[in-house]
Amino acid sequence: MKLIGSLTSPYVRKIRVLLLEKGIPFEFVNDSPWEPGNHVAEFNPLGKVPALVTDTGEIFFDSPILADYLETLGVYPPELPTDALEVLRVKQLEALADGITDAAVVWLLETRRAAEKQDAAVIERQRGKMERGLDAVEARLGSHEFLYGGQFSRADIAMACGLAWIDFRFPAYDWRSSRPALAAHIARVLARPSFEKTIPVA
Ligand SMILES: N[C@@H](CCC(=O)N[C@@H](CS)C(=O)NCC(=O)O)C(=O)O
Repeated sequence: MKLIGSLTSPYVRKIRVLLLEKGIPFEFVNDSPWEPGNHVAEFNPLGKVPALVTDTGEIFFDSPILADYLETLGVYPPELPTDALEVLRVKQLEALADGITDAAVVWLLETRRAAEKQDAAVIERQRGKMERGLDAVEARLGSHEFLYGGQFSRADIAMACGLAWIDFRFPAYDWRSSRPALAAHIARVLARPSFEKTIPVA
C-alpha cells in the first residue's frame, strides 16, 4: 500500500495516524501538490493529497474515503462503531473537524496573498466557521473522554490532526483558553505514539 502526501498536511496525517494505529505497513511517497513538478495529479485528478494506492493498484482519494477503505480491511482496532447510524454520527464529527481545518486552510492561503490583495472579510468569514465549529466540539465533549461514545474514533483523530495543524500554522491563535475540555482532550490524543510519530515538519 502506498500513501501519497506531504508531511505537513492534516488530511494526510489523519491517514498516517490511522495506518499506524492499525499497524498496517505502507510506503509513504512524499509529494506536495504545491511543489512545481509534483506528480499528485497522476493519482488524484483534483491534485490534492492524500491519495492511496492499494496493493491491487486501485487508487482512492479524499481522506474520509481513504479512511473508509482502511476500515474495510477489518484490521483491529476499528476506528468506527458497528451500528450504521452511529457510524454516520462519527463521520459527522469528522466532517466538522475537516470543515474547521478547511476554513483554516482558506485563512492561511489568504494570508499568503500579496498584502494589498488580502481581504479581511474572507479571513473573518473563515474565522467565524472555525470559532463556531470549535465551540460546537467543546460543547459536545463536556466531561467525556472521547468525541463519540466510549472509545477513540476517527472523530478524535480528525480533530487532533486539524488542531495540531492550526497550532503549526497559526501559533498565536488561541483556541484553547475558552475551550478547556477540547484543550485537554487534544493534549491526550497528541500524546499517542501514532501522533508523536507524525508531527508536521516544515
Ligand atoms: N477534503 C480533502 C482535502 C485535501 C486537501 O485539501 N489537501 C491539501 C493539502 S493539505 C491539498 O492537497 N491542496 C492542494 C490544492 O488544493 O490544490 C481530504 O480530506 O482529503
